Amino acid sequence: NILVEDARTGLSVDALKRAISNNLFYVQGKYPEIATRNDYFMAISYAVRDRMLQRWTSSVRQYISGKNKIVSYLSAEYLLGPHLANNLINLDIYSQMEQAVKELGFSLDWLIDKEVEPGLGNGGLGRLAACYMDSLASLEVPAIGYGIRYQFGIFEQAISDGWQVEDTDNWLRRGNPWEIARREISYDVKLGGHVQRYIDEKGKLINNWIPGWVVKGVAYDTPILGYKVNTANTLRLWKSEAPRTFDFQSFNAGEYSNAVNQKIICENISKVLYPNDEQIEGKKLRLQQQYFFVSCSLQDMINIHLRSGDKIENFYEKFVVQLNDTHPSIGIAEMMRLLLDVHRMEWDDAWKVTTKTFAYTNHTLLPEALETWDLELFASVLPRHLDIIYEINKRFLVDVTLKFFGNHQKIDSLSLIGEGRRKYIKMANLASVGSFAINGVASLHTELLKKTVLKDWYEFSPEKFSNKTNGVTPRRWMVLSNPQLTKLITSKIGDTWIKHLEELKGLEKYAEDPEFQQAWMEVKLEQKKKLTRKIHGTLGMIVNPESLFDIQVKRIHEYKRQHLNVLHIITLYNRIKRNPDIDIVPRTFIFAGKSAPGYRKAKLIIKLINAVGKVVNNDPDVKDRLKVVFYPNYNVTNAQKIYPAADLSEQISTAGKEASGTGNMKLSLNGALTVGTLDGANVEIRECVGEENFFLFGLTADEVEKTKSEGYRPWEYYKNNKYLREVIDQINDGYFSQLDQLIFKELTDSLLYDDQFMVLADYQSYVEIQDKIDEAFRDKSNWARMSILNTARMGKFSSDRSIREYCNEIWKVESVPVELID
Ligand code: 26R
Repeated sequence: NILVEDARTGLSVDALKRAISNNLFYVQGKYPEIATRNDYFMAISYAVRDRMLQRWTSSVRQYISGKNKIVSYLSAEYLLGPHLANNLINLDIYSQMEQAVKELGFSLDWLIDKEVEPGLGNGGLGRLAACYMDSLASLEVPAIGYGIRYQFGIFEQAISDGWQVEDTDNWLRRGNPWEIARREISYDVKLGGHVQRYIDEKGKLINNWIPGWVVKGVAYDTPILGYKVNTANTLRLWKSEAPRTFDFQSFNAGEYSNAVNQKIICENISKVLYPNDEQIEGKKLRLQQQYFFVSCSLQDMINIHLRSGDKIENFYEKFVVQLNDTHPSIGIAEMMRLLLDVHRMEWDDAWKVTTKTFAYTNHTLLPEALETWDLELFASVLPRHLDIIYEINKRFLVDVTLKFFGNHQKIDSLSLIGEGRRKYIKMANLASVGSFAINGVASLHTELLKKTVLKDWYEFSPEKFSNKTNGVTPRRWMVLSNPQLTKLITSKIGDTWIKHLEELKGLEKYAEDPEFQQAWMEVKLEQKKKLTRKIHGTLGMIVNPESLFDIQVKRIHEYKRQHLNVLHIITLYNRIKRNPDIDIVPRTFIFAGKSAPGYRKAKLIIKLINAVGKVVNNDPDVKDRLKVVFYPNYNVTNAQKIYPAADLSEQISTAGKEASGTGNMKLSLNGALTVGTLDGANVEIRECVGEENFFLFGLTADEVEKTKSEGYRPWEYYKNNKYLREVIDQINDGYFSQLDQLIFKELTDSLLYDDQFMVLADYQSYVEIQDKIDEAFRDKSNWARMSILNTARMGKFSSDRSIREYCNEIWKVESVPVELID
């Protein structure tokens, strides 16, 4: 019997204090007088990690030895956000740690703020992967997330003279206490070269891939702890290095600098995340990244499977592999290669294993975001996989011909190879043919998939298709980021809603209660004040926390239409200029989001927001009734501070373009009302919260298509609407750019003469709904009622619900409660 709690596992305040001091001394080699803030952050994090390790090792041991099936999530991106506070919450030791840190003379918040988040993703897709990892662990589902350990994540954004400037994200600079490098877990990955073909002595055709070069992938593991359970799953990210034997070969040849060069080329593969969420024009390195992490991951899974004594033929009974968009879809050809060339299986048996293993999630309908690879480029990186893809295609097109006899249009569209001026490989087609399930991420999105980009696939195999509406984790997006609202909710309905979000329904009966409404709006005001201080600290700007916080935060994209929001701001500004005493609700417009570095129009939208802000914020006639804020460097850390402060959530994409959206869910969950189009998950959010609690505007997806097919002429809208005309003219005349009439021309020309995203068509409808919002915000009690009902009715949008659906309907996996072993 031990009398004192162990310094590595004890959860009492005293044990935590001892653990921190211990870590500071024995891990950091520091003592209090010389320890920096980062040293303390590291010490606390190690103390927390120690408390996760028993759960982690127990989980891994149980999965590997057990009969259970493991979910393998393949994603090129994970946008995890900071770990410390999340792990404290999931371990259920937040308050003890707060006390322990306080007794050591610091504030926990101050140390939490020190963490540099791993920004290993662009936006929605990467963040979804992170929410799903949280839900998988919280639901006690055996799972491994596989991805790339980018040395540089998404760039840091600064704003200079209103323009976005990019800086590198050196997130590992001060060390990463959450990962464990597993040097012993590594795989070789071949690249380039050619395929040697011969008949062996048994008369069998052998394909021998002689690579041009080889890289090594080393595993870096991060534990992903579930909420108040023993389960701790693994996120395994691969770092690329030069293989062991490398240097020696070159040294012997006396080519030292060549060896160093090769080392750099190998390390290059996991060096940097591509910051594009739209288009990547034939970047060889990107294909190498995708193949690198997918090959390491599949070799690892096969290794785990075979080590447990099972046969390769049963692989799909041990693992189900989810493809997060097409980025890892080369896995289908790689699985075939491993089964055929390494494990010597016959084609039909290998194809059976492969197509029982993979499932594919599509995240976008934008044609320019559908991945293709130039065939010659592909062949230069993956010659053996090109053979395999040709063979898959040949066999598949036989079936297609039988089903759609003589229909060449169908054959062209389903073929894995596209033919234009050059041949190319269609990754969505590879993903579709090799998967047993295909899903979209919101109900509308899935329906549109079946009608448009995957129409012929739906006709060929309708049974593969289903919808899995996205969700977000209430742990990070409520408990962690909005503790005050969490406390208020829990005071009424207990705390089981954190695991069963539908229980928020219990709040409905307080929606009309004046006392509860007041408490609710006090929490909101408190969050707005906090953000106000943050804005002041970051930008030196003063905003009014009593004003309506109107928030649009997401990647900057034409289809997301931040510029429509700007047209409305200018419209309000013009009303004030015409009538300075006009009675309008004071508003603070908050924008945040990164643009892809090469996306000129998106960068111009950022400049426009800042240019309009500069004029509006400083015009004395406005009397501070309008403020425009561009909050720089939008990331998970900043999102956590912004969502809780929102009154109004802007979800104004062109109908039919946003696959789902997940920011819409986080904002509504935190009590914001939505102004939105019938796009993505907005449709389902509106159904849940009630149409009377949702500000709808704009064309529907069908109307967008119809308007376009009838010949959309945006210029007509400009000509016929004098307020719209005034706004566009002002931008063009240089009102917001010190009379520079050229700077925004690219943007206004595209609106007037092309307007792919129907900004002008939706302008009037948008302004009208915004006037209704102005009206509604004046009735404080009714606004509070609607806000409460929004939160109360968001239960469906927990990522726990999404993951349960994936488990039951696609993966066929069950929870495995973990027994702790010491
Ligand atoms: C091919 C490459 C350039 C690329 C294209 C697109 C790389 C990354 C992307 C990002 C896309 C796939 C993305 O993030 N999609 C978003 O996925 C979210 C999660 O499902 C949705 O909520 C969101 O609507 C969608 O835009």
